[in-house]
Amino acid sequence: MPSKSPVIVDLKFIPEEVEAALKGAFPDREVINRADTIHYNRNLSGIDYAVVWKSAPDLFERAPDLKVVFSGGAGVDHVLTLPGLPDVPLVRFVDRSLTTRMSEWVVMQCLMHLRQHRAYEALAAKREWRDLSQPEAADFTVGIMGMGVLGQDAARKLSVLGFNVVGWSRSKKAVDGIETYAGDELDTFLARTDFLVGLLPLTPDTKGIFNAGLFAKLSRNGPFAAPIFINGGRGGSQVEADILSALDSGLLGAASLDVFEQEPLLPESRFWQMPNVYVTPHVAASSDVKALFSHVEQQIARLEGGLPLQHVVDKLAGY
Ligand code: NDP
Ligand code: OXD
Repeated sequence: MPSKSPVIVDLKFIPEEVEAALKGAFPDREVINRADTIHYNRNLSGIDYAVVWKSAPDLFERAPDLKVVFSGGAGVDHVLTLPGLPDVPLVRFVDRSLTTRMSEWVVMQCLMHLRQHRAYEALAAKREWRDLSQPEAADFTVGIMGMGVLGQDAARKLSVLGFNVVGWSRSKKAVDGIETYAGDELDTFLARTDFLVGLLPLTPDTKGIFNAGLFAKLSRNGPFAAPIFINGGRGGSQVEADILSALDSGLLGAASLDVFEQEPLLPESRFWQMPNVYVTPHVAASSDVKALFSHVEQQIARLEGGLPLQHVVDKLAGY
């Protein structure tokens, strides 16, 4: 029986978490963890599989025989831009834990804005006991741009909490209790949206989509008057200069940003200091490494068992 192909692991995650998750993963094959310096210059020809997240740029040159590339996350922009990407299936990570994490983050941001958390923190810092007039979730419409795996889950959970939820995507979606829009219905969707949530992949079509022109089309009829922008998708989809001016001018009332044009966010960025901005360091839905390896094992088993791979990326569309 031919020996099973090794798996290359090239993940810029927390190294200890990768090490721990590798114990017991891929029991019947060799694992070449490129974070181990002994492997770094190793010849990787003849190897079928690689699991990558922000991998070293020489990966595909060193591993010229890959049959499948697995993204360590749901997004694949970091792989599609790597030099020498081979013409083989690219599989993205779709997983319950990742989806749940993203919905937790989105729900948390919506609730912190709804419940005026920053304003109460500021009052507490002054030891000031005072209540603010409190609208409820049903007074707001959350508009989600990107109604894929993550967008649909967040939409359902926000809806359970009482928010009105609308969604926009490339193709029309049917989601119980959620009004959906597609393609050129964007302006109608925006006119209804008080809290705008970005859960789009970064593609040539979505680059810079969150800009001043788009913010100007958001609803200004909500109880807080100025709309709020929450982005858990990709920083390349937002124009940060426009977000800053919109926050300065009041075109936007507040923001929650997990992703940035340049990561890590520079220490001198104004976003860190702004009282109406929540910043998190691209952790809205970090991949659970154990779950990632188990998903890769399942996909390899499917492939080697003659079944089609799941979650294969449309490279032309970019997601
Ligand atoms: P999916 O591929 O399941 O969904 C993407 C959604 O975006 C789809 O609804 C798709 O429309 C829509 N879309 C794509 N391009 C366009 C466009 N040009 N116009 C309108 N809609 C568009 O992805 P996921 O939901 O799994 O993930 C979304 C993104 O979230 C990832 O690509 C990644 O960048 C980001 N992410 C961020 C994380 C973080 O920690 N901050 C963690 C995980 C993911 P359609 O349904 O019609 O195809
Ligand atoms: C992802 C991410 O795409 O963590 O999974 O950003």
